[in-house]
Amino acid sequence: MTLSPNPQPSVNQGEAWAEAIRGEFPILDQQVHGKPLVFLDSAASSQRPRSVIDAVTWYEEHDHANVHRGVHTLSQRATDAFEGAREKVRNFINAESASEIVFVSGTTGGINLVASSFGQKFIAQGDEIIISHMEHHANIVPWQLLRERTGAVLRVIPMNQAGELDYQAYLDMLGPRTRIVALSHVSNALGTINPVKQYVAAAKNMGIPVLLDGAQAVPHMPVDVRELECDFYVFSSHKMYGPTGVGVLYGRQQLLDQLPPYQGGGDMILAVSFDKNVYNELPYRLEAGTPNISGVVGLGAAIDFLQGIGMPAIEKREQDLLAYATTALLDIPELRIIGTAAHKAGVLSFVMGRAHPHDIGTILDNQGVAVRTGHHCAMPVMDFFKLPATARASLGVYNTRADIDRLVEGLQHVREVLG
Ligand code: 7TS
Repeated sequence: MTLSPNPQPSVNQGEAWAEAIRGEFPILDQQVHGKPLVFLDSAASSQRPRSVIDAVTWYEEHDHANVHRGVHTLSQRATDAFEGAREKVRNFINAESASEIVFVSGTTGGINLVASSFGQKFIAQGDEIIISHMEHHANIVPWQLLRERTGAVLRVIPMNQAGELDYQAYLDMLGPRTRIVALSHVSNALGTINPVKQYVAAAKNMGIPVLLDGAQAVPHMPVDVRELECDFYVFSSHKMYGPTGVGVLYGRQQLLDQLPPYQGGGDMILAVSFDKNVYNELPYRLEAGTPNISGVVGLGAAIDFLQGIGMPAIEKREQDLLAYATTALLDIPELRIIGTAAHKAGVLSFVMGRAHPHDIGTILDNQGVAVRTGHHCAMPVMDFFKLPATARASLGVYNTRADIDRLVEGLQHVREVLG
């Protein structure tokens, strides 16, 4: 099969390097309101390179059939493509075994699975669940639902004005009733990179499992689940240049083995009678029904794409661009960056004088610059900073300094319009 090759830009991570990567993304080659598109909303959803689009198209045009259940050629090809992608995910996050990789609908789907299954087995009235003040709603609401069902207690690690968590407060919170810690690796609203290895180590010392929400980490830095020593790690394909509707729940085998099934249906059983069922082995026991096969194939191609460039190179490049963008934004009068942690990923949340973030977003859009505005599904973060919303520019592998210059020009225009 012939697919478009992964980009192999020169090792220099300068502007030409980024331009070459940008060239792999067909959607970016368009005008919005008569201006060349600048896409600065990758934290919400990133775009897809040609290699991902081609892999999905190839699969749809040549290989599609249901997986794990056919002796015929197409079903075998589909199964090979699907399981091949599982192995790519395993390798990408350095899991020990492919049976620790459960395909889910996304980060939200993965956290709900753990809250439901782990919760059913291990959490009872008065037990404690620790999350943090900077979580996305996807890592708050499933635990609140569990709290409603069980009478468990939700404890929240506080943060400071820079958007950094209070480690001592966390240590004080860990106790004999703590059943799980669920923490974001990188905050989507603030960009904070939490020192999660340290947080995991403290919990592990007390035998407490840790779930990490890696939605905003996996596309931007190398992630090694064995090095982190976390028990669960979740992320979404569509934020890492793959298709929507699919994501990954990594779980340490020993723990996954103990989880009761989440949903019932085909593929998760070996034998069914009206009296008794025999469940399938991992990971299939946690993957009921026909999965998002083409999405998984696309995710595999997205991993090829990322590894073709190299995660360390991506991390370095995005850190350089973040520094450039931070300096440029701070030059704009009345602009205040929300989220000033010492360690940040490529997320720039900001407010500007009295301008409403939605007006900022609309004026920028008129100039072809896409940013997200609102509460970013992190309302407790907005409450903490006493803000209804922020504007947020978030970086991807295709962004250039020229994109940041366009953002700055756009914001100068916002000042002229809104005064
Ligand atoms: N966790 C984090 C840290 C996120 O940033 C998001 C999505 C999710 C969970 C949920 O991911 P999903 O793929 O299951 O929806 N974050 C954003 C965002 O920042 N803007 O739009 C979606």
